[in-house]
Amino acid sequence: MSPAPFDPAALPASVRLETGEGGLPVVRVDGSRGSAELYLHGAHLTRWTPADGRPVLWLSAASLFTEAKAIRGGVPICFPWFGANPLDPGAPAHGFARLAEWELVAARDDGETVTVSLRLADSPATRATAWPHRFEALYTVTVGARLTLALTVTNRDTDSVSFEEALHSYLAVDDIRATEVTGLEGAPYLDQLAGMSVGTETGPVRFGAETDRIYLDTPAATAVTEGSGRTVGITTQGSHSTIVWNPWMAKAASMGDFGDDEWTGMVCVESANVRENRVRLEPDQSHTLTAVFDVAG
Ligand code: TA6
Repeated sequence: MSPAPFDPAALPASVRLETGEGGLPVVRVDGSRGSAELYLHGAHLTRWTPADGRPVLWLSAASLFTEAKAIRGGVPICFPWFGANPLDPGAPAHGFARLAEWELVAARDDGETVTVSLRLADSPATRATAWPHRFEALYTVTVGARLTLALTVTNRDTDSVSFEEALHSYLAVDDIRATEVTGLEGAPYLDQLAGMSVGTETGPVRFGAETDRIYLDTPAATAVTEGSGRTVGITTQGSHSTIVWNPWMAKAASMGDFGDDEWTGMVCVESANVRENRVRLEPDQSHTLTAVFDVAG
């Protein structure tokens, strides 16, 4: 039985449910240690700013805010498949979760952090896709001096299921050409630009061209360091894959919801479970993917 709808009147003072871009419902958080913006459309976090800092997430000025399209930037949730669906090439890339309307089910302010929870369950629309299983997803966003994202998926089906998932985080950087990603040294990767050919990371990831790699069996911690010296650390639990992406000039220009020159100011470092790291659940089993973002410098 689905829980009673959340009463927006019960929101703490630091949390407001409002109408955002494109008329889409948005949860705005103004906590003592950080602020954020979370759309119910796709449970899409579009902004997080620590109280004494500058915005950490990147959002395209050209992003669309419509029900038919994923928001470009912030943290899209890829679920229950990543990229194209091999069983249904016509299905939306990265699954249906980032296009679905999630339900606000809880909000709490404990003084230091503000926690907001959104829920998505199977529906006739999801059961009509190439992934027709019964499930429940709970997404908890904790906003403060650090940001914690936790995606818990429960198998509500009578058979075992498997799925892919990614917190497809877009981080703002001052210049991608002076940015490096550490923590993936020695990890095997699939190059999405070279027919999924296999490579092994030999050092910090640096950027001189379009980059689109799926790292497998990755450790729990990566860090993104900009030229200015600011470092965003990402510490995960329940995540065994990491995707690193920058579209560079030509791909950026080819995307209608991405500004032609915006490629210099972002990098995606995504906490995920894809391909052989996909998650398998027996009936009533749950899995949680957690990513904690810390900023230094
Ligand atoms: O995560 C990297 C990636 O899979 C790239 O291949 C690129 O397509 C990016 O995601 C964005 O995908 P989207 O469907 O949001 O345009």
